[in-house]
Amino acid sequence: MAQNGVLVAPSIMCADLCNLESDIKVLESVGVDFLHFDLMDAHFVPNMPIGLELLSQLRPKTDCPYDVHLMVEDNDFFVSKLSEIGVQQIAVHAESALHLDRTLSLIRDYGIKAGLALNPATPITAINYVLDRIDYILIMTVNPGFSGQSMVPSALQKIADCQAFLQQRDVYLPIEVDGNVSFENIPKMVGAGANILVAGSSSIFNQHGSRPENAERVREAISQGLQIRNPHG
Ligand code: S6P
Ligand code: MG
Repeated sequence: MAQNGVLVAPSIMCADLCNLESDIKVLESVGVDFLHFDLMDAHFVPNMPIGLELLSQLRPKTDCPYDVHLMVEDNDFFVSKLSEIGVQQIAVHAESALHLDRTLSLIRDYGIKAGLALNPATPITAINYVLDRIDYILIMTVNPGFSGQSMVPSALQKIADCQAFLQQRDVYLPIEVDGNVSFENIPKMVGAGANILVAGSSSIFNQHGSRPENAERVREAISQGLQIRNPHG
């Protein structure tokens, strides 16, 4: 689904978990760019929708890259387990990692892309001293833990601030956005600088459309966002 560097990562906790293999085949057929897996431990966030074993059993069934979002306290344990499964990128929360610099290095040592995830209230400056340790930034546009929430009011400004922060430092890093990445919000998010869209119940898994219909609406919303980002392009 990639359009001008904007990629789509369906959030698997919103998929049909009783028929996951076939649902993933449908997602592959519409050309999604990643599968986004939310790993939670019921401590850092009060939920636990999917676990390591699911990722492991699915791994031989799809070639789609795994985009893992850790919402756990013991990050290094999960990073080590994920390296055995074979994942392409892992984001850790700045708020959960006691030794963030070390954990980000550990991810890269395994040959996996390292992302820094920020809760809505965490300032962009959390990136400052790990800028050379990360391959992307994950901006939470809802509070982590659950699907089906509304975007926090500060989210669009934060995406734009993050984009400006990177430009001032002459650094290019993809900005992933996660939470209520809806048909309505996608144009504004992409317009503000988002490059990886975590698509959940408010877009690709929307109950009112089929996956292919929803994917088409996501594509259109991205096009609108690119138009906002670059009106003369
Ligand atoms: C939430 C998690 C997300 C959600 C996704 C749901 O903690 O990190 O990845 O699964 O945001 O999407 P939606 O459209 O239901 O908000
Ligand atoms: Mg997520």
